Amino acid sequence: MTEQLIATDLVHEHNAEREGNLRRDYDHLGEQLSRRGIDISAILARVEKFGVAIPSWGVGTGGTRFARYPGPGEPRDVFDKIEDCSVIQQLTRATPTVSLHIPWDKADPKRLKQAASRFGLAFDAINSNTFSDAKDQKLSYKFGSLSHADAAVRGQAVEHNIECIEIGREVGSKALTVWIGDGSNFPGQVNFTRAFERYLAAMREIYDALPDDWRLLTEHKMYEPAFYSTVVQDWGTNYLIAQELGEKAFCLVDLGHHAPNVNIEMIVARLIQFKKLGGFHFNDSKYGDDDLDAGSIDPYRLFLVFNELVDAELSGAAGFDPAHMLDQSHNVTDPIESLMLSAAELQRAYASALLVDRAALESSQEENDALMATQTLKAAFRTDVEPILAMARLSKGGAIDPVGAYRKAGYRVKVAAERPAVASMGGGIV
Ligand code: LRH
Ligand code: MN
Ligand code: MN
Repeated sequence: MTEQLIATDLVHEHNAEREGNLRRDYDHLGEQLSRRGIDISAILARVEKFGVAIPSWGVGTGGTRFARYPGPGEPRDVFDKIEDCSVIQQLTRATPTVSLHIPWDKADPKRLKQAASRFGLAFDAINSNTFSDAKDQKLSYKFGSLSHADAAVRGQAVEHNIECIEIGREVGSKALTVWIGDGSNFPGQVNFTRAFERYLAAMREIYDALPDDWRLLTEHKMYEPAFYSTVVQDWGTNYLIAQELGEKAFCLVDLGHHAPNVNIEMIVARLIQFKKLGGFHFNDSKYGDDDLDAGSIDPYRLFLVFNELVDAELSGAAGFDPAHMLDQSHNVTDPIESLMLSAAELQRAYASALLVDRAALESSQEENDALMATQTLKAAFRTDVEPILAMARLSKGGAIDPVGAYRKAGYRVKVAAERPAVASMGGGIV
């Protein structure tokens, strides 16, 4: 029996008050969709299977370069983080896994595994961290890690990644995500080619330590913390890395890591076509790596990304199996609430993309009917799929209204009494 931290009676009661209306809304939507030749239960079945990993660092309050305003009842350690993740999963039933970050979440792997299985959770990709110096670390990453000019620093960064693989192995992860902050702040500070050569050589060592059934996910980011040049700056460089390393290496797309007007959905399509799309860090942004809640600024773009994913899924694209992870920083909201809603935003984008009339879209494309093609996408995007999402939650034992149930349960108040405020924790300024 998996444990639930929110009283199940409370969730049932909360649902009971809403179930009648939900069923009416669901039936009405089902009738509308059937007129369009869509079977609502087939969409529901796919949404029920959809899952996204919660980043362990996301359940703590984030911060900016300027300040961090801690929230009440913040997790004190990885075990509190796992408890918070379990609440998100209990109410949404869309977040069965947790993505750990080492060394922020370093603990006895056996205890980590036990803590997760207590709630029926598992671990997704494990993230290494060579973009900040850990306590008692011998050599500093101030001037880079895997691309550092000094072989000893590179060696230390490689060792750290290998340690992450070891921890990941013990807790049941099947992927390592590597994001580095390496780059430069001034023209001339580093030699672009030599830095990338050093990075590739170091990554080869990590790749060689990867178990056969694992994937290595590399994450590109245009800028920050380096403000002039970044070693893994865009999807082109990321693709080169995956190609150079081999068949277990894939690109990870963090939505916030691009310039504001970049066509991310097209990057996604290219990576799918060349079998190198490894996964996502979902979030939203207005200006840069804002780490805002998924779908909060530009839900249409999120839909367009999912449109590419659904196209690949339905056409059976070879080797297509991207990892879904959130990567958000919550400065002004309760992280649990933000993460629950973000998981639902992904399901919404997914369900809407499943509604696209692909035959009509293709024939509009063949006939160069730009207007009808784009209206075909809009028709799917405009359809309110909320009853499908709520029904998926209900049928899997979650909450029809996760934020409402969460607030009613008073979880935050309860943990605030148990968890004294901490000055800082992993995941503050990312
Ligand atoms: C870097 C990043 C990367 C890190 C996370 C904490 O900006 O997106 O994924 O691991 O933030
Ligand atoms: Mn990220
Ligand atoms: Mn980021």
